Amino acid sequence: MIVIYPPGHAQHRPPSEIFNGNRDAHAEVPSRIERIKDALAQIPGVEFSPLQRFPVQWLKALHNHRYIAYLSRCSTTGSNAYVYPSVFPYAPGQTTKHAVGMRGQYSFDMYTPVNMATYQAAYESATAALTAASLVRQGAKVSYALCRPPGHHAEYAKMGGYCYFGNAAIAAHYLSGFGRVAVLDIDVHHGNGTQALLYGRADVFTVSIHGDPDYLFPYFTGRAHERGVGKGMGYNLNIPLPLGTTDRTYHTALGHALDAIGGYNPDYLVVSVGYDAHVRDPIGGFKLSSSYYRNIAQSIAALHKPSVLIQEGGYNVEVLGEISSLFAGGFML
Ligand code: Q9C
Ligand code: ZN
Repeated sequence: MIVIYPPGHAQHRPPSEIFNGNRDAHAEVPSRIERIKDALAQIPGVEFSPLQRFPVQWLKALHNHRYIAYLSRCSTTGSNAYVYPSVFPYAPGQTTKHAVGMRGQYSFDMYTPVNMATYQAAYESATAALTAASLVRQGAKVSYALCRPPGHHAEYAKMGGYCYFGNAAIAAHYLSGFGRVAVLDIDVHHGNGTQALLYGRADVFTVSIHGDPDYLFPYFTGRAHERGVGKGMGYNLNIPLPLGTTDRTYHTALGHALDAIGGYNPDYLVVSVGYDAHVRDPIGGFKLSSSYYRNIAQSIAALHKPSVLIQEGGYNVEVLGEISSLFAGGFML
């Protein structure tokens, strides 16, 4: 397994997220990725490979160029202070040039602030995903991009859910130049961004298993009736599960997801790996055990598809080392 680590992530460290008018400690902390990196470094058969350079064109393929320019401009402010939206567009298509307005125009929540380090970190995170994809394209069986910030909530022109660029969708788009691609998202939250960025496409099959949006972020998407649009109709599969879901229930859903992916018969697999369905995750609400993450990995690896693993969520820093080594180890069995 080849692991890609984007060093710029450490400079992006939002102190807080705004929830219900309060400032809560931000869950998406740098130590998450450091713990995972340290755990993976202990596993025989894991090697680290440096970030390759990818031009901004790869971001523009899936994201609005004004959105990218906005984030890029934020990196030139010279301020380490994080900015948060206060006002969101109140009718479709509305835009503004006002600085406070733009924060809301390009965001869908108050959990995903921006400072001068965010663009570089998010760019490197997407680059890690692209590097991992290119290594698999060149013949590696499995690569693991330690993406931080995560990506699966980022939309065409909006940050949200701690995400800025759609790392998994960008990797899937890259690989779609070389064959059929399936994306499997096992983060506990619905990957609204991945879904939206690939919704009209039949050359990428998107599958997500997640907490029912009636009870869990991102609330507005992730329902089973969302199956794609136009040519992409039938190429998006959502499997929402209730809060409190255990290994047993999850395993049935995973079986359905993997059967569907097997039926699509992709040339490449992109896996959005979140560890926030773990029983000790502070925000997920699922009850998966650590050892079950080894089973998940083995079940996915049994598809025998060249696979790109993309880090998404997972917020209990105390257990991320254990879960990630079981997952990565399970993939290599
Ligand atoms: N009390 C990912 O897992 N919820 N994003 C905040 C506020 C936001 C999760 C809870 C969850 C975003 C990549
Ligand atoms: Zn998540």
